[in-house]
Amino acid sequence: MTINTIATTPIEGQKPGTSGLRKKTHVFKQPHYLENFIQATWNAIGGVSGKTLVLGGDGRHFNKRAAQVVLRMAAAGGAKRLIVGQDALLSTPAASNLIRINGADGGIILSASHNPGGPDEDFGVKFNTSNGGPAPESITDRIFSETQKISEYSIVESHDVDLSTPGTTRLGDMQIEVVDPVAAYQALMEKLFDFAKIRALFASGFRVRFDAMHAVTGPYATAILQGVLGAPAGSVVNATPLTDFGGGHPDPNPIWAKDLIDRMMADDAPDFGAASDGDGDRNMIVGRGLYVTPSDSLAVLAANARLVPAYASGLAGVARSMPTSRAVDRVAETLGLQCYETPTGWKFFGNLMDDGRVTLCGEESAGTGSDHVREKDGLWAVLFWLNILAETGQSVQDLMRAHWQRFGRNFYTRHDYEAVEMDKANALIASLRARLSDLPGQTIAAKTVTQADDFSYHDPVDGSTSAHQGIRIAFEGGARVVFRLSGTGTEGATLRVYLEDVEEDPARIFADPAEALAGVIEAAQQIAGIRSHTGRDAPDVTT
Ligand code: VG1
Ligand code: CO
Repeated sequence: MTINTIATTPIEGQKPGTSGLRKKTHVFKQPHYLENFIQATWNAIGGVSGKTLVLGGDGRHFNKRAAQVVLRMAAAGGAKRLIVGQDALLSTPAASNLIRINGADGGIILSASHNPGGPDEDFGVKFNTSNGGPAPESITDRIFSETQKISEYSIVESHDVDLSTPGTTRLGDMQIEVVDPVAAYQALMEKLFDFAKIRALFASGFRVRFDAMHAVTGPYATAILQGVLGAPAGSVVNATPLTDFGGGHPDPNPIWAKDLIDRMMADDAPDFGAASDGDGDRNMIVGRGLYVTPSDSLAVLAANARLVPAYASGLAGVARSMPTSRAVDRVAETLGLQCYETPTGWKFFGNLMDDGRVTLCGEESAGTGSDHVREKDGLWAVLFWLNILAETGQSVQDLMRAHWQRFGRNFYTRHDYEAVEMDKANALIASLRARLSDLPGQTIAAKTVTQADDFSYHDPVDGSTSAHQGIRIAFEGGARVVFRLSGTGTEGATLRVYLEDVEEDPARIFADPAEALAGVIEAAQQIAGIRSHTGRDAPDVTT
């Protein structure tokens, strides 16, 4: 086996964002681009000599090629063992699980998640650590600094490794195990949930529609929902992973999964609808005639966790990302659970779970998960819901209504302004930041500001601080708006405006969310001057 050492120079902009490094695919295809980043990752973790790593991706364009590069660079670095999903496929939660059950030192996930895929769209690389979770900022910072001083990388010369069939092979001294991407994940789900109950639910005629959005969850959902649990053929749609996700964004929200929303709002809608994203870590839950916001979904799972075998003895605590609505806080308060507020991005939940402080976590962006892995997990959330519905015999609508009646309701929406010019978006945030101390006490669009700050997180486990995680503005009566810029986009800036208002009056609890939120939307517009800063009249995506 020949190891080639290739001279290279630093490439600008290889700073991992909210979830790994994401760039246009053609950027990743430039000479040395991927190699530099992988070598920087190896350098940042003290090399891979003697280590075991997991490798897989969401199947998007360039996934297979990139996997071969990672294999050859792992072999060059002296890795002992690589566990690779068949055809280089692994959902993000399945990769997390494989890292954990194999005691691996980490893993590489080739994915840009909910971003579109294809030659002209996006590609990404994430590094996960030995707990199965996304690398914390201390490591991503180190990777970035390695990318800035890299001078060479090592790669072995070899033909492509055949990843098309499960089995064991070698690349030089490195053992490669090609595994069925679904098997271990399926076994884990069977341990967590009451499959017999869910099977009985389907046998009773309960209808489900799971939209895999032509992304990686297709094989998982087909095997588990249709194969093991007996949902009728055709319950899982768009189930074959495509390299361009059929041309759409594999993002489970009411815009990109509109087809599912439309079907769930129809008279002959199935009982339960769900969708997942490119790499299978997000979920969208829809009942017949009712879209469940991800923030509400987290609260419902927390409130009903004891109905599910894995959580029957209760939750250690819960956590949500800062912009996520405080619906789960109400549940935590009622149930006497500790509730943590973290910055956006799953990497911030890892320490809390490893330390045994929380069992359940969630984000408003359709991510929910628990300590069964260290990633958010789309299909897990769907099974969690199905288990609860099977146990209670309630419809999604009835369950949600009962939930709001018991806990009160947090109306919630997020407005995204995409591909805004970077300096305009930065100017909007800077102007907000400059006014933070003046805002409290001011009344804007009939809403009085009680508090305004730039969220800074102090990790209670490792003591680290992450500053500038979003501008929060709270109003009298409990409404709140959060402004932050996305860390996953690849074009200009995406401004995210998170809007929330609370309702405890049972008479108004079933109001139309758009009406309930009109006041805080107007206040947000006036405070930030979104129109004047960005020139945009309306958001591109509303979730
Ligand atoms: C977005 C979401 C965030 C999520 C992240 C990765 O980040 O807001 O909640 O953790 O994507 O999810 P940002 O910085 O664009 O707001 V995934 O499924 O794209 O890995
Ligand atoms: Co994802």
